[in-house]
Amino acid sequence: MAQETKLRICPLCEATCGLELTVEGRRVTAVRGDAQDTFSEGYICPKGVAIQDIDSDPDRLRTPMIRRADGWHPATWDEAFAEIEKRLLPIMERDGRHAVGVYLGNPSVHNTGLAIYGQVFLRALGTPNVFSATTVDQMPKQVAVAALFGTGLSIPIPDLDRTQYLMILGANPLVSNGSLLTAPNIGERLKRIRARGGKLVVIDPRKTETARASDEHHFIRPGTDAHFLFAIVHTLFDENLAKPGRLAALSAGLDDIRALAKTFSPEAVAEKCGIAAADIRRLARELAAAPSAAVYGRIGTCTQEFGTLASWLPEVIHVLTGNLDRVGGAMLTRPAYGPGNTKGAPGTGRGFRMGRHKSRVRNSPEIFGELPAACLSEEIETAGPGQIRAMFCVAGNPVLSTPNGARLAKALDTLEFMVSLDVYLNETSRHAHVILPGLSPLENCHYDMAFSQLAIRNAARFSPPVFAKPAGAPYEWETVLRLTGLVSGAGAKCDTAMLDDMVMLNLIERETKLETSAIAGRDAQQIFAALAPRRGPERSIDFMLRTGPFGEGFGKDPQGLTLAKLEAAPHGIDLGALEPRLPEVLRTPSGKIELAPDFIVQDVRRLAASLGGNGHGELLLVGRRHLRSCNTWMHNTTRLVSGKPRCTLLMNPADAAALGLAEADTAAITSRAGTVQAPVELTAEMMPGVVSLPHGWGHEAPDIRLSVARDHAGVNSNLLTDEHHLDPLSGNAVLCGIPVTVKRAAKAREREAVAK
Ligand SMILES: Nc1nc2c(c(=O)[nH]1)N[C@H]1C(S)=C(S)[C@@H](COP(=O)(O)OP(=O)(O)OC[C@H]3O[C@@H](n4cnc5c(=O)[nH]c(N)nc54)[C@H](O)[C@@H]3O)O[C@H]1N2
Ligand SMILES: Nc1nc2c(c(=O)[nH]1)N[C@H]1C(S)=C(S)[C@@H](COP(=O)(O)OP(=O)(O)OC[C@H]3O[C@@H](n4cnc5c(=O)[nH]c(N)nc54)[C@H](O)[C@@H]3O)O[C@H]1N2
Ligand code: SF4
Ligand SMILES: [Mo]
Repeated sequence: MAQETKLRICPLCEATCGLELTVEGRRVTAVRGDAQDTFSEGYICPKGVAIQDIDSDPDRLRTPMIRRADGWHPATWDEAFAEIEKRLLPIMERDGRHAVGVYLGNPSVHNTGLAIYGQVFLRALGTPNVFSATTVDQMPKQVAVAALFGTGLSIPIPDLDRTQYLMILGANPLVSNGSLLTAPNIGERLKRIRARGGKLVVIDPRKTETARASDEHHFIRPGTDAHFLFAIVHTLFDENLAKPGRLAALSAGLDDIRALAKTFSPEAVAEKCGIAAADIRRLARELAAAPSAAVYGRIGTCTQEFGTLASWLPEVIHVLTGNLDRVGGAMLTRPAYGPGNTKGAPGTGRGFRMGRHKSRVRNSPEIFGELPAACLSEEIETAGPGQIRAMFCVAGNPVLSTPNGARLAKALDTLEFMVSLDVYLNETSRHAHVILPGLSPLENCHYDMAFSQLAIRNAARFSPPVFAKPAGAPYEWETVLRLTGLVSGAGAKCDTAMLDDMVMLNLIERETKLETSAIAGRDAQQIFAALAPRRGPERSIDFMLRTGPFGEGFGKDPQGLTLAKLEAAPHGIDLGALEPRLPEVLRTPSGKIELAPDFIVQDVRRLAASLGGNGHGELLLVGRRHLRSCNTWMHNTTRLVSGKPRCTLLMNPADAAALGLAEADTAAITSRAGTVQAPVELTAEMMPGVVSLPHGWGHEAPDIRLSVARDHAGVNSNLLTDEHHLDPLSGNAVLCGIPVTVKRAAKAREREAVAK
């Protein structure tokens, strides 16, 4: 069969590498990095290669599945929708919209159709019970930047290719390939910082792959980054190193910061953090003296007790050292698709509001329209008005990825009805009554909206589908529209094409009403007609690009961007290095950077109160990632799970010796929430007192359809994380620094004997 070359942006992590696929008919025969990709320049990692395994995986669902008393049955699309209509609508009629909960998982952001139409479905459903992977991930960062700059995705990005000093806390980009920092081939970019005479510092309780490639690494006691960062702020004031320059006039609250920092001298926090005061002072001086610098925190600083404070302080440091919005510092991307911080009046806006409603049981405030994932179980279990009785789980596996997965699994089984939109029958979708499968990633088009706005360059790239979808299978966005119609009362057989037109017209009408839009005051029908014959996500993307900051504005700037132009440039269009965006990017009511928002200032008291005491002698559990994993769902490819077992408990030899544990012994790890067993791996790369177990494993349920993953089951580390333990400002789950006790469950040799 003839070979063809096809291009596709990899949707598997945030680096968004351009892939070059060799295909023969419907089969992929090779995957490489696209050397001509204007953004990723040929970089690829093992997961990108494994995209072919997902495409061809016989376990990947190709038809809807319905669960009956005697187990799972394949069904037609009409049968599946009829089942949903029959079982869901009576619940909604009886109990109202509150009774339906939704959980959106991580791939719902990486899948363009889901990213656009998921929001349409949520609006139609109108339930306050919306949960997502955001609150087991980056919510603290979004809360912090929304308060500071006015919108939740105005996240300053380290200007990697030009910075002279980078401090990384709680991130391991050599393995994760970067997060809230879209930068393909990040390992090489970090190397170049050092090669040009800059410095890389890593703060992490594990001497990670990234730490090993740095100039300087410090262990930090989990959960104490805010203390450490405050001590840097303290030193900047104390030693007269705070020089915000032009940022002073753009910021409100600088004096409050100075006052707040008084408590947190390096000497006061050193023991708490496990980092010497002299080192903290020196690092502060280095940050102040560097020609340009950025401080970057990620999972380790977000998923912890003081997540919002630890996500806010890097921005405070960026302001105090003049590095915010400066070349080589932390800068804001200008995304071509035109998100909130490019719309409306530049420099001011409505700002950030939260708590418009609260969760019923724990009274946790809504943020960006969602509630903490850690509250999901109790909202299902607790009887009374507003109880969740039915669930939609969209591209998520919360049984493995949210705290106390065992409790959630039990709670899901008490639902009257559950629908999973998923490509696998896995640990979460096994609890559903109906599974609606998405397509192979190679059957979808792709424009990375989320990650193009977190990228180290302004860039726009589009991939059409590599393969035609199977006859009869809907695109996932069509499935979501059909559900939208169904919950809006239009029936299970509603006209999704008409719904799609309505959605588009609404979007156009809203845009024509914005004074600053390129199409302000234009006739919506005329714009709609100009988008023909496109439909679905392609039409939305074309519209967004044309009305975005580089767009052609429907005739306004013929040189500007359209989807057609992107289609004609299959390796993408580079729109240049990041440029300063202050004050234009701000959307705060004051038109200033709100450096000391009230609710954050209040929480500093909690931080100060935590200065005494250092736990009760337990070990603290953190997570880790591996280059050949992707959260919970890529363990079903032999290419990625081969080699020695990876779901092990890393432990410092001194801690192990004190507990009588040896290499390869089975450890029983116990927290407030539960107990799991895992083999011990001794390594001095762990900070004494800290142990590490990766998340995303635990594929042992008998009825999952993951034939490869089941043979490499591992254990679910989220049986140990505690659903009661949140960062109160963001509702984000605490997944790092979990107090645990570790005991020997079996000796290495006994374990081998059992295995035989
Ligand atoms: N202890 C601990 N827990 C963690 C973390 C941690 O570091 N430690 N990390 C957290 C983070 S950062 C995240 S993002 C979350 C992730 O949490 P989740 O989003 O809940 O988990 P994923 O593993 O990403 O699950 C993705 C699901 O989507 C399905 N899927 C994949 N592609 C598609 C598609 O195109 N369409 C549909 N419909 N489904 C698809 C997969 O089969 C899988 O079931 O986990 C969090 N949990
Ligand atoms: N290969 C691979 N790549 C991925 C993923 C994957 O599962 N596998 N998942 C993707 C997703 S959804 C995300 S969100 C990103 C995450 O991207 P990263 O944040 O880079 O991912 P992690 O490897 O979890 O890094 C977290 C680090 O925080 C450290 N840490 C734990 N607690 C603390 C603490 O209290 N303080 C400090 N300073 N450090 C702490 C841990 O030791 C670990 O090294 O990765 C993405 N990329
Ligand atoms: S780094 Fe991420 S985007 Fe690039 S190939 Fe690997 S999984 Fe795909
Ligand atoms: Mo994530």
